[in-house]
Amino acid sequence: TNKVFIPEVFFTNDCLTGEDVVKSTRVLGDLDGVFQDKEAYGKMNKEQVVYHVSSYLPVLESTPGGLFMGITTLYSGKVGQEYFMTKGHFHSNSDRAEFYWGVEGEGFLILMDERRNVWAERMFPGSLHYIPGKVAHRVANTGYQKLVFSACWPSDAGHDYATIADTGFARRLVDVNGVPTLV
Ligand code: PAN
Ligand code: ZN
Repeated sequence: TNKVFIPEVFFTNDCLTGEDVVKSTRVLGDLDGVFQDKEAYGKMNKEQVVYHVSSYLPVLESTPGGLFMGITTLYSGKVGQEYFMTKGHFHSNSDRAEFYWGVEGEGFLILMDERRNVWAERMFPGSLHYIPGKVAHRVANTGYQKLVFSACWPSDAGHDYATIADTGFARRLVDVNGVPTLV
């Protein structure tokens, strides 16, 4: 089935755009440097959509005490043997935590603490994941269909992509003979 979870919104957004929902798309070309296999990446169509995020923003970005909610749709695919995944980030206000929960499809939430210890939690419809502060997070789609998950995070968390862009995650989730494996 192709059920997509679209919330019915009961808030009036006070953000500058006046939009209840802010939608963003990451194509393969936006993920330069993210995947290990540069040769495989180089041969792929950079217009291919890897994921969409719909963000529900009842307050302005960086408001203390508020919450944001987002729904990410991550498509199935691989670059070489590495599964399609989100960029991943720490929060700019590094101690801010977050919930992720699985809605559709299957994959893994990959987590890394500040000492660069990496672990993964299986995501599936109904899975619930608490991401503590100071833990970087990204999601990989290991299935054959799209992976949909939701997230809730503090409105003053912010996104630090630079640290991951510079130093990456210490381990990657790759297909080893058909089995998702952290290497
Ligand atoms: C999520 C992520 C979303 C996309 O809403 O922002 O899944 O992943 P990247 O931001 O790493 O590209 C979240 O973690 N917000 O804090
Ligand atoms: Zn986050």
